[in-house]
Amino acid sequence: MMARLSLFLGLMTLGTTAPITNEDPEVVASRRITELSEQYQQNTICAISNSTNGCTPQNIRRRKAWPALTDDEKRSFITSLHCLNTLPSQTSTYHAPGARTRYDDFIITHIDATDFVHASGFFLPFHRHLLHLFESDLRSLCGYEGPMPYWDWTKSYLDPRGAEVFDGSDLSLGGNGAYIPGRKPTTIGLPGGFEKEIPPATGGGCVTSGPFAEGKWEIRLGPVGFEPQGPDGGRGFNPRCLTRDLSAEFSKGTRPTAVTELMDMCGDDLGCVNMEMDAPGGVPGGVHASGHWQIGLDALDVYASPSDPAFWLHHAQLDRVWTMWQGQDLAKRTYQVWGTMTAANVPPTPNVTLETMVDFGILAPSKPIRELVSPIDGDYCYIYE
Ligand SMILES: [Cu+2]
Repeated sequence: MMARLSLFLGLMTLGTTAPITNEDPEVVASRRITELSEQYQQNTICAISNSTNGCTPQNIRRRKAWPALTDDEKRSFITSLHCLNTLPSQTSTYHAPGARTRYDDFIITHIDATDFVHASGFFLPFHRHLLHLFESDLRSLCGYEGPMPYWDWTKSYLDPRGAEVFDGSDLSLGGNGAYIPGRKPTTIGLPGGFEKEIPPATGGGCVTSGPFAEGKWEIRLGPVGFEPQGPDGGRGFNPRCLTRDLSAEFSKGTRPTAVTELMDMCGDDLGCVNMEMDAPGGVPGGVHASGHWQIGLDALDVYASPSDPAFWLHHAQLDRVWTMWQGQDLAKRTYQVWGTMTAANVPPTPNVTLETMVDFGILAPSKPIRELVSPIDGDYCYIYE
């Protein structure tokens, strides 16, 4: 009996082509992301060890996941966001009558650029530099000295209410919005003329706790991307609280396998990476949109979404995915461009090249894409831990 059983088990093993595992594919994917991240870090450090451009393993800035910041760093990051939302705006009242603060200058620049910098060849480079300019202001105008944080949404894909960044404590970016029963779905306009209906989730009102709760964080611009639009097309003065509606449905879109799929299936093809991240099937979506949609409300507004400070941590994570993909093969993947100059190519425009200029409004001089693709050259010297 024993002999027959072990023969049977032996045959079963022989007949198996793939290892049988009950392991959650998301857990497997998380481990794969760690591997990819380590490979990228190794390649990056190796590249700057041999370079003479001033970016060295000693002085490179290390961007960290929000939970990896010390309490002091978190406090200081939060304080500097408030500082930027207090300093005077440089935008002319003619251009945006509602802009009051330096923080608003970033929102207006994003509003102005939206129809060109989403689902297009500008998407990744534009947001990389916008984030860099924002970081530079936090440091030079508001004295921030800590690392730029990112929100690793693959870690909280089951429910964003479990993310430390949204735990509502004094050391978070605030919690959920107050629950409002019976809300109607929000129909958002997406660049390229698309629309998407976002059903109500777990919040819906003003953020109730943490440093960005009602009474502590005022937003003024927008809405632009959904009704009712703010005055002057969302550029007028519309002071109000920050709203959120955390969604455990849309957070599935930022599951670990969403990242490993694009990292492992796209090869050296930046077009594939871009489409998967930002516009699967040509329609705005992917991990980019899923990040916005799982936060909800003010973060749903494709135009004015930087109103929610989580915008910066979400876009740092998107930049991290791009950077990690580049970092698997720096020689082949750094100086690549893809895509046209308009969202979903509506209206049709030519492809961008490395020489195509990217506009940053009143924030900074325009830059060719060539200067925005390498995180370890020119203005940039940073690595994601
Ligand atoms: Cu954007």
